[in-house]
Amino acid sequence: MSVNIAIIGLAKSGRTTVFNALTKGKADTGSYTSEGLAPHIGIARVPEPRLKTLADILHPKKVVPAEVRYFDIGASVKGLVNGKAISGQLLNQLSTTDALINVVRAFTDESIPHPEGSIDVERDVATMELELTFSDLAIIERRLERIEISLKGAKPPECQGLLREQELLTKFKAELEKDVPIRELKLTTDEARAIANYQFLSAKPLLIAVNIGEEQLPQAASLEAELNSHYSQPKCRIIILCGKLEMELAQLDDSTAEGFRVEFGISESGLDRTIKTSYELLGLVSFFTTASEEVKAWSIQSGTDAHRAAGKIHSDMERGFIRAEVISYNDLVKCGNLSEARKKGLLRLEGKSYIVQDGDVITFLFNI
Ligand SMILES: Nc1nc2c(ncn2[C@@H]2O[C@H](COP(=O)(O)OP(=O)(O)OP(=O)(O)O)[C@@H](O)[C@H]2O)c(=O)[nH]1
Ligand SMILES: [Mg+2]
Repeated sequence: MSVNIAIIGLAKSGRTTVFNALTKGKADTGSYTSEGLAPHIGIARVPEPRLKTLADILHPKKVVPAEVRYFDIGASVKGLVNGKAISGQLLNQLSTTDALINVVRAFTDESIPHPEGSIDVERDVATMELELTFSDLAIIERRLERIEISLKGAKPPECQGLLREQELLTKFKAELEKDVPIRELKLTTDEARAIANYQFLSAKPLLIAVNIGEEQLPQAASLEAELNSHYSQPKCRIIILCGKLEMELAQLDDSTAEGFRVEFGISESGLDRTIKTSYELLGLVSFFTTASEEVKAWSIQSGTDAHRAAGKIHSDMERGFIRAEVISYNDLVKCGNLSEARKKGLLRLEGKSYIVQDGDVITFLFNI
């Protein structure tokens, strides 16, 4: 299962352009991605320089990077809440993603009218926050009404659960009405678990991607520093990128693109930075497997145990889990090959509850 990230934003902010840049895609930009259309879906490889080093050591037949799936939803969140049949489906799709990227327009172009009539990054960030909280409020209100009805006929044990849910949702409602997104609330583990099923949009990690024009590139770094200090909230990050240029560079081969980047003074591709920042935002780490002559990178939530990490690869591996044979990337690189590492006793046998570390190279032993 790959990581899923939805691209949202106001109309004409450059969502489809950024989507193309991230996925090296060629979806139609400029023409309105209207609400009735299916979202664009694209896959991007997670940049992972350690894969190359591992391939040099292990000589696999195949190297398989981890993947991120991006959705260009097209419709505005507000449109979704107002509810047409297709909207419910899109809202569902949004709800199941792991994080949101809000593309905010900073580029100026007279020929492309901004829906609000002017360029204003802070206003547009706030507008999108409102749409997210509005969507969550609608869900909460509907649920609270239903709880009210259920409570009338409920037996005591059932009542308790409903009352607890009612209390929690009422608390969220009060915060959302003060324009505080759920991601900013400090939740207990129990509370977080209780609301996980709702998949509230304002609870999702949010990456704000400010889409600048080429002519603004010289100011990009100072703008990023300024906005960063302004938006440094929990589960929220901001990056500046030039969507149009990144989209054009994404169509070139890597070394040609790199040449242009140097020329434009862009130190790292917007694609790489977006993925890296999303990973930090989501608390993801990488581990590697080397079975069947394939070196593969996987992404998991930091703090995941070996048992669940195995399940990420295959449910059979989780069910039949026996042990994990683990070596850290650094140890393997230091030894130069696996047999040397084995001789030095650096290959460890770990059980189900071992917490997988970033860079672990793992062979899962299991029976089915
Ligand atoms: N000048 C300039 N134009 C840009 C930039 N980024 C996007 N555009 C243009 O803005 C228009 C809208 O871009 P899209 O990527 O289609 O934006 P969107 O948010 O997907 O728009 P809709 O889905 O139509 O609402 C296109 O004509 C793009 O070429 C940029 O950085 N500079
Ligand atoms: Mg679009």
